[in-house]
Amino acid sequence: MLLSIVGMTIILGTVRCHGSSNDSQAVATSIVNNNGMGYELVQAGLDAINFKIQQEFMRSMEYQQRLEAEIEDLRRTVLRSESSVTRDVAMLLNDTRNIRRKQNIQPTTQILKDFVLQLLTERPPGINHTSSMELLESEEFPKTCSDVGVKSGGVYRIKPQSKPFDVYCETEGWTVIQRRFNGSVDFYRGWKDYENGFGDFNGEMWLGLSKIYQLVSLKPHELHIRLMDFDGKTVVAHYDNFQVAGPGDKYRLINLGKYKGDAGDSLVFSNNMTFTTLDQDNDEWDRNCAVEYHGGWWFKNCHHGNLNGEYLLKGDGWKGVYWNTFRGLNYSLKESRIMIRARNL
Ligand SMILES: [Ca+2]
Repeated sequence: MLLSIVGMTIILGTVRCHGSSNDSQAVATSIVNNNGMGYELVQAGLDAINFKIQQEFMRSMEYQQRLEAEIEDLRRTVLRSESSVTRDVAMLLNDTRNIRRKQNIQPTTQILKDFVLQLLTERPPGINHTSSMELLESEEFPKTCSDVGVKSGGVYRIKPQSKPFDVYCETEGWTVIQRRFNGSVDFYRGWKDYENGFGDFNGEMWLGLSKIYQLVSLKPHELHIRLMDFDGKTVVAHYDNFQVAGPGDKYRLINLGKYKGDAGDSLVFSNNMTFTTLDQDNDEWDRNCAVEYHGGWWFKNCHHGNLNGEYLLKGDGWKGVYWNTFRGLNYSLKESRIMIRARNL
């Protein structure tokens, strides 16, 4: 009703605006005096307008409801997306953690190589040794410690010939072939041990005649012996050539080159001698020098130096770690280190 009155006022106002003052007054008078017909027309018009407004109002209400529904749908979609993103991020973080965990336990190439080498050494049943060995032999390694180029001592894998093996490399390309310093390793052993090597790279050790032969038959080598007595005095014996024969000639010491140093030359006595152990008597004595002096060496009719003898505390040097030209017959040394290196020709 209120809308109707307002609508009529607007129409009256409109009529007044578009005509002159006299015309408007005449129209108004005509409406009022038209026996109610004019009023009914106006009322009908107002009703029509009112109906129209109500229709528009209903449409706008429906439109608003549709908008609200759409907004609600959008809100739910966003919430679902947020949940999905959160879940994806959580999964991503979890995957990252798993990758890191796997990286931590990922075996290094060196560990895998060690594992293959161990398999080959232990020879368990069911393993194709030939193909595994071929795989390992196809790997590239430095040929000698000189090729490794280390700045401090450590264990490295080298391959002078067809089969790789580990050695302790000292600085400047030296390969340690023997080390004594505390008596923790027994050196009174048989042929196979002296051929294959024994001990611990970080402790006392003998590299093995087979490996020494592989190195010195690859290229000419020099020999360096460093000795220490229990007073802490250190001396060296250096030979500018060192060569041994193969297993067929019992690893004979076939070349020592020129000696220099302050230890004295107690090895020349063994030059051209084959190697003897407690179970392989290749010496020139009618008995076995290795059994008599408790260590494998290039014995003649025994020795002037036996650095693989028993680890004794000074006394009874004949059976001890002995070097005649340093501390004489009856002194077992505190330390011995024998090293070889490829010569620079
Ligand atoms: Ca003999």
